[in-house]
Amino acid sequence: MKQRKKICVLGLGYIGLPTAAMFATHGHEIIGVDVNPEVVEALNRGKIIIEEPYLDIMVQAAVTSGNLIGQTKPDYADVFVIAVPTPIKPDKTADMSYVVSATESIVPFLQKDNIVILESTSPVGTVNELLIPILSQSGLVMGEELYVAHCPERVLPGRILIELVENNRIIGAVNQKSAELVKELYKTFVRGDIFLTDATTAEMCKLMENTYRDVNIALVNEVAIICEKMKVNVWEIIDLCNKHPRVNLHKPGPGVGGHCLTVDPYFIIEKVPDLAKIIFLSRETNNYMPEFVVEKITNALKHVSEPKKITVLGATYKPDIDDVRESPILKIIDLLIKNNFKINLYDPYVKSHPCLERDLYKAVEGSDLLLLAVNHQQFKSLPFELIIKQMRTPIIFDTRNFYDPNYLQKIGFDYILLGKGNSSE
Ligand code: SAJ
Repeated sequence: MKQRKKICVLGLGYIGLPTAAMFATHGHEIIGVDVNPEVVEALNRGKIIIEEPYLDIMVQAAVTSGNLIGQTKPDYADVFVIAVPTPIKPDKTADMSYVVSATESIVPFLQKDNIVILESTSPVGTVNELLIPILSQSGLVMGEELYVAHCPERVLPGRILIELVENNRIIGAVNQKSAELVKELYKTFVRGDIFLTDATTAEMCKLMENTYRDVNIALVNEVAIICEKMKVNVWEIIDLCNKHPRVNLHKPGPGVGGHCLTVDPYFIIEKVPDLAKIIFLSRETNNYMPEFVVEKITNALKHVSEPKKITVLGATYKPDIDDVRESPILKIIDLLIKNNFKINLYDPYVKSHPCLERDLYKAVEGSDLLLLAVNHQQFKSLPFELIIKQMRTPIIFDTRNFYDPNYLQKIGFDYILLGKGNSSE
């Protein structure tokens, strides 16, 4: 196998673009393909239109070196990496149309000894039942003339460039030869261990990783609700439980967002709805959290006169990123508006939202409640002593256990913590 490969990466989103830049800065020749001309045009100027630490620098370096170019159509290459979205349809089944069209688009360019890698998170059976039939249209023999594998991405947004290198990877291939070739390729930049298996096992592993996290979070969200009833503090309980060597409880919060945990469990549920009971219930539990938050707000402000105004701090699906996909905070805002609350959203990362107010002091003016919805690092040390002067009712509702209650109470706030029973309720 020659060292420098020509690699066509299909899909230049949160996974495809960093992967393309990583291969390019490690000496490979990369064609980044995206159906969105805006993305391609930005790439060819060395720019990115998504937020991810250091990705801009890496993409610029890759483009400047001449190793990375953008195109709206695929081309002949040694390797094809498919990293397109696999969203969920309204009926909660996987929308595989992007995977299908990306795979179909490479068929005319496939040649003997090419490698095709699916990185997109996909329902079990995708490689064997969806990919292989399309790739077979090339006339090439799978595993002998065309090497095929599923190599699911596992990186955490906000830490993508670190995790692409450091995380262990699973390669699930159609045969041993395919697995070995793909492993050799990823070894270009992966410093974690690389484990080889079959494609179906790799598909299920990826879905299980995010399902494990979703179920764990659902458990602590349920316990948070229970703790409020029992008038104890869930955060202290989790902290103490996690001192046990075999306990790793995650954190409760206002719901689960992002494109992974809110989607991947359904890829299991769609195949075996009667069997995936805990998985389904966990989704329901996490989906309920925005309603729970709104109920608590309604209760906290029941004696406040209309119009009741709320300042929401943060709307992204998790801290220090700009991504609002499936964010439970958007659901909270919608529910609050439906219940007649006036909303100002303050989030320096969010590009646009009808409630967005860029000026913090305007956002809190006349407010009856500050809702700490996302624990962005820059929200840690807000000027609370000035903020409180702008508010009509000084209530702060911390859904993340982010603030020091003693300080906030000392300066005059009524502090509410999600998952902590208040003895006055
Ligand atoms: N969340 C909690 N409590 C926690 C942890 C997270 O409520 O203790 C919430 C977050 O607020 C967020 C949601 O869960 O709304 C998802 O965030 P996340 O940090 O768990 O994960 P993602 O969606 O950004 O990335 C996950 C990661 N999967 C795992 O950690 C098992 C990442 O490694 C995957 O590559 C990614 O999904 C993916 O693309 O599948």
